[in-house]
Amino acid sequence: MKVDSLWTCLSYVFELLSGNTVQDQLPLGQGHTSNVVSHVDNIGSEPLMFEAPRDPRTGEGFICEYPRMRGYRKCHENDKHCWIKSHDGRRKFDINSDYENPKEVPLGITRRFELDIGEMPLSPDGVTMEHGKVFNRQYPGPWIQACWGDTIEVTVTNKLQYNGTSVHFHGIRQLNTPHMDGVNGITQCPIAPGDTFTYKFRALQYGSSWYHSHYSLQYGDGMLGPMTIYGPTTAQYDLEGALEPILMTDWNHRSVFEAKTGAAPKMTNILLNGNGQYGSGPDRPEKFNMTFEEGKKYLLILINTAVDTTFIFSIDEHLLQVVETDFVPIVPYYREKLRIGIGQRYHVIVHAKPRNPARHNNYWIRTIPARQCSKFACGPDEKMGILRYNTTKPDSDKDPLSTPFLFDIQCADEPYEEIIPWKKWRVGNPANNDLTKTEFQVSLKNSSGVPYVPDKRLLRWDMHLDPFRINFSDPTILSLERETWPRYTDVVTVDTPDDGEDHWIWLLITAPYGIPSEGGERMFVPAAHPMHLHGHDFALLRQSTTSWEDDKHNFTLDCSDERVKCDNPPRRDVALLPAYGYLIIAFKADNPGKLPHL
Ligand SMILES: [Cu+2]
Repeated sequence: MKVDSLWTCLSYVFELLSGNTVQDQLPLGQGHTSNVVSHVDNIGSEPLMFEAPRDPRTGEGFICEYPRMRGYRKCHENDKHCWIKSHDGRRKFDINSDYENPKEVPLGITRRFELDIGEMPLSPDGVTMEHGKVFNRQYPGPWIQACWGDTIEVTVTNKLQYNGTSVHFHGIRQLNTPHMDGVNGITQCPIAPGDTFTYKFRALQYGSSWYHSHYSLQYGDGMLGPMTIYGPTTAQYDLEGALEPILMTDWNHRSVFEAKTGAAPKMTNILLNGNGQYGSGPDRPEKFNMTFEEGKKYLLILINTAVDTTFIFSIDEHLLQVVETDFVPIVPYYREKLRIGIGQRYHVIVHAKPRNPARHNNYWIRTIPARQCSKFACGPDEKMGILRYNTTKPDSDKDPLSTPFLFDIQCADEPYEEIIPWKKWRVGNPANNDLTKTEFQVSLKNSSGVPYVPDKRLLRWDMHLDPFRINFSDPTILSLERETWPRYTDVVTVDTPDDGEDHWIWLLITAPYGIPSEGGERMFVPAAHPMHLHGHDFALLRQSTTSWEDDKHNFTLDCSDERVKCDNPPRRDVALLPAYGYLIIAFKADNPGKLPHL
């Protein structure tokens, strides 16, 4: 049987969990949950419950519950590689489990969350922005927490006055639930003002991410929040050392919807967890800060939620041990600074032991905008946070006197060779052998006749041939069986045999420069750009700063070309397309209905 494996819409959704172990959770931001499981059948061994890392805001541990995992227990504190194991130790759910295979993921519980979307003025840095759009009247939105294998159910109510919305859970695989991806125009109609929509999906992966509005640029006005799925880790840290996620973003004192057409507006400030400083007025908030206990190892969750900025993150005098890139556990490596592109996440472990102790023993947390991957009206403060030690020294509450590591701030991803996924992938040759015909050139197109502003000419990003256009009333997912597609939908159809083997779809994404195209309507710009694939982790077979125009003449687009890494290449769900360069990515054609975007 031939299966159109990219675009077949599965007509069923499987439910792994029955309703009788459901834990009802209070709306987020309205108090701590009781963490009580109702109606659990207590015959046999006790239901498995244990404390995940502590929530520093409540001081209480987040409770993981596996009432259906009879005969299992939590792995030992000193073995963070392992999550739970059978009493005889023969069966384990650990960092070696293939989290892409639902059979190798533990059966958790269902956790329910409620998110109300509303408008309110925000002043995260002392300057009021009138048109904030937020989840549950807070910015950033509430922290969605769950445990590996749980089912997450999020009921979203749109209380905005004017616009529709949809909520995307970034990086979540959405296996067999493509209609829960939250991309309006593709996987659903927008949620109209006054309407409610419930997202439900299984957390097969573990790690951290963010959820955000996928309606136009609403997330730039505040509609985003962090999400953590607790699971094993590839290096040791102390349980009590876990901290709340650190969200870094650029910020504008005007709504993103006030931006005039034309060039992207310059950003006005940086925020760390919704907290920044601007000017010197009395409303200026305290800097973001965290307190370490000497000698402990802390797990930090870093998430870039920016609109237009790649950040270089560092903590003076402290090395960062990187253990997870996006939702992919990796072989740990050490860095003085981390380059974090938009939408990328890292789990890092920090040893509370400064290399050279600074006076007063406190240290700057720096978020430096990467050169040429950021645009600010005037240079923002890069010293955005403070790491303190819980000492009683008289000067411990002063501003740090620490000095930064010396490093470059060029716009790039983390070093390609450092990112080694723990669970290995061996990528096969492309199932789509017409790769060059579907070269995805990223460019700007000078477009007219755009809906709502037909008399204006707009510069719009495009991939392949045209800016992507969606019809809110007719999401793509409803018509996947069609034979022909409009040019601007950029649909690539691949036939793969339904033989139980892995089939790899390769994509060539290029950033050419200076090549006249389409009568001068398309412009190739010398800027790096983050590329993101929904519903799959992708293998980064090659990330090149040289031009495809130079390389293509003697390039074989399969694993035989030594410039392509098929043997356990880096993988994640966001990668930076270098200016003038190109990416070759591959993903398994095992999750119908998904596509990349930028
Ligand atoms: Cu996403």
